[in-house]
Amino acid sequence: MKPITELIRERRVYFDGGMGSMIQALGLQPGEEPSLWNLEHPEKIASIHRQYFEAGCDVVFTNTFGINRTKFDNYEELIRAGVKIARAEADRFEEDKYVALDIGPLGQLLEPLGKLPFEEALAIYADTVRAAEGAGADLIIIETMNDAHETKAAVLAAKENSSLPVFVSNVFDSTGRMMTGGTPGSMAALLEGLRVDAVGMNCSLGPDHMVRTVEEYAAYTSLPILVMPNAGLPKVVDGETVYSFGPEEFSDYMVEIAEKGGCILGGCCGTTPEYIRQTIEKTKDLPYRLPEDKGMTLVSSYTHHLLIGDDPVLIGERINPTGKKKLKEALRAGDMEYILNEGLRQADAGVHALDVNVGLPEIDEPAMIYEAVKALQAVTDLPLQIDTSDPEALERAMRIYNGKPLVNSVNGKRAVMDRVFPLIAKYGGAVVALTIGEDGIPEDAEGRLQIALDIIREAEKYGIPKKDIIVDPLAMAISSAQNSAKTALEVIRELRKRGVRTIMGVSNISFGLPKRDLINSVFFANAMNAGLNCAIMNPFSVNMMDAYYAFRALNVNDLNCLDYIHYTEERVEAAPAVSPNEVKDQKDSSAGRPQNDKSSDGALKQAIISGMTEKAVRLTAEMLETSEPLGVINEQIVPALDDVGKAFESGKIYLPQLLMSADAAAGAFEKVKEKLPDSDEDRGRMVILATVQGDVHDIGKNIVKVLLQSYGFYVMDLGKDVAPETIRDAALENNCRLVGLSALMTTTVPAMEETIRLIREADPAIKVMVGGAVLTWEYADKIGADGYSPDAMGAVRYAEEFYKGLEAGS
Ligand code: B1M
Repeated sequence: MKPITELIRERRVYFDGGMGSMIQALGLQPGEEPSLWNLEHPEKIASIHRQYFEAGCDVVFTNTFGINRTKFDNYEELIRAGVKIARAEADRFEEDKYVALDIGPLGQLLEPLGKLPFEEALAIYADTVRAAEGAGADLIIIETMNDAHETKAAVLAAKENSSLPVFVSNVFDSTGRMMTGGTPGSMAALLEGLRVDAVGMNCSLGPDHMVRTVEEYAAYTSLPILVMPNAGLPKVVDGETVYSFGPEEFSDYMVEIAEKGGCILGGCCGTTPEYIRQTIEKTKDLPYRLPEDKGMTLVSSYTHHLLIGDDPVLIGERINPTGKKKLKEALRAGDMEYILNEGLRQADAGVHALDVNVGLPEIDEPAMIYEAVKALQAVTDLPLQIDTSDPEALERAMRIYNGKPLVNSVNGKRAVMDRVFPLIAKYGGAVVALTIGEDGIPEDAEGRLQIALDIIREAEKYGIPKKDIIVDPLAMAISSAQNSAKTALEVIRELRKRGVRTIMGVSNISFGLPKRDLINSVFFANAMNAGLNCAIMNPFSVNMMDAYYAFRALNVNDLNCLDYIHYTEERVEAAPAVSPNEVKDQKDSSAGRPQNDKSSDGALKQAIISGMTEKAVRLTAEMLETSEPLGVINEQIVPALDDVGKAFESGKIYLPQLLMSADAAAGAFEKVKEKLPDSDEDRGRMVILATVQGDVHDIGKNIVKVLLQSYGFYVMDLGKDVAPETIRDAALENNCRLVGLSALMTTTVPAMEETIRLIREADPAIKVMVGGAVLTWEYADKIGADGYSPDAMGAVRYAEEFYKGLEAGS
């Protein structure tokens, strides 16, 4: 049988459609687990595969999407059964028919957003892959993934435990982003680096929404693009589930998708064999071409890609202990907060990536760089440059990194290339190649050029393309070797002619001279003029930033000089994080966080906005020495969350940042709680509190709870996402006279209304007060609430009035 990877090179390939909706149509009962059908109804699963093959599919997916060891004790048996059923059906056909081992998301958020460690996720996926070993799959499809880090864990697990081709499919929403912020560009960078065999998208919102995402993917990837939309959103009509697109409309969109670059077509939820049959009929004779190699040097973070091309990229050099006493002390003390601050300050100053070097002889570098990368990528979405000469440290950092990193560095020495290139080949990365050979650094440009070209040739043996090698011509101090600057610039010019990207640490050139900044910035301008693609530099140097913005304006990298004008207005205090190549993309991401509040009063607010929990807790403790607990809540914690909420709403930050800020706010609030007065709770003055069903926002509700407690009320906290019946029953069982409900989303106000309705029905004498950002007096009235307060103190006042009235009446 022809390998699937070969078939894709020849013609458009067809995947199957929705498995879950087909199983439902065959009688799956509500609450019944479709995965168990591999053992209980193998003939029904087989019949689904057969129908898809008969419709013309080349590949069917095993019924294993939801199976892993966290969900089923007998996962191995279920997986093997699933693969064998599909294999047997594929083998009935004379033509080549393929079986894809289907792997889906684990349903848990990875650290730091959730509790699942990256390596544990990887180990779960590894067990899934091993369970299918030898059962008859021809490829692995990792699908419906909405988080970059989890996708990386699954791909590494597949690659480390199997030699089958790996195809990856992510879910992008109507804004073209994954749940945790990833874009087609960032996923193209990550997945090409990990050397998967095809990339693309499935499910989401229907085929119409995918047309644009396919185009975007096609702009970045050189891999075959797979597209498997669902049939739109389902509705229940007369007891039947109906999807918004029928087979005809669906397949019309698939024609457009094929024309935009879809190489592998299939369907997701709601698409039956008829959808696929019509898709095949309409697209099989359309011209077919694979995406050409874009030759782009891309690195990425979890939210965006960074193109290293004609527009210079700035890499912040400040997280490097060389010559930095305070950073050395912080590293020895394991003070991560210092490192994060350095990262965030450089992000604010406008760099596009951060160099991370934590090497000191007296510390455990592999452990430290692992922690530093993990911590930095939790608070900033800038791509990182992993800077170490320790191979163990390099591998640990590359493995946990959530994207395709820059790697600093390799050089022309055989032993170093032997160590570094296998890691780049496995994890992906664009690597800085220092022009150092076995005999050191050649004095002349010709010698350095030769080393660069040798490194590129050697990298190719590992399958690492020229585009992923960024050469550093090495700028030595002109105080000791005066030709050094000219030599470095010559190497840059020569490499540019050969289409090789370049990078340089520009600050070394002035070592030993007065007014170093002056020399550095002039050299930097000359280097950009010679074609330098990236500079590792100090973004706090006004001269350097002046040179950068002025160069871009002069070189027409900055259309209509807008960035330059903006920069000169704001100067360094608030230099915008302007992307060199993807102005919009970058502005939306790294510049997305609400502006830094530089006043000391704003430090806590900023720590919450940045998602730095430890710092937020420490600053809260400090503030509480001079401020009232309620002041800290109202002036720092709540405004910070408001700013974060606005940035989230306008698409400037994504769910991970929102979660990190929420964590920091919760940490700060725990500290405030310690300062609120203890009070004897009076069970006679009971309040039941809950965030309503469907809503997980509980920070505000928790504040209300603590204030009520500190005013002597006995609070029964039912938690968040609480069903209306549960709240009603708790009130009745505890003979509670006052219930407080919180809701923060427009979509959960109906659940609040329903809760009030149930309570009224059960006992009209129970009063309900409501609150939460989304509510107003009008809204509260409309849904039948007795009381409303826009803040926690108002909730206390209402409760006091209510019980006073009750006591007076009794
Ligand atoms: Co989300 N979230 N969030 N979120 N989140 C909002 C609410 C949102 C407005 C952000 C935005 O888009 N601008 C938006 C809702 C849009 C809408 O419906 N109009 C939103 C969204 C969309 C979402 C998700 C859907 C995102 C996603 O997954 N794509 C998701 C929803 C999950 C779900 O609930 N099913 C989601 C998730 C999250 C996190 C988990 C990341 C986190 C919550 C963590 C947690 O609570 N444990 C979170 C956060 C932190 C927010 C924002 C940024 C802040 C909320 C907050 O804690 N504010 C929020 C934006 C915003 O509100 N500015 C946002 C501070 C808190 C002290 O205020 O709760 O209003 P608040 O409480 C105040 C008063 O309202 C009052 O007193 C408190 C103190 O003064 N009060 C009461 C509250 N309850 C009261 C009850 C009373 C009386 C007064 O009587 C009983």
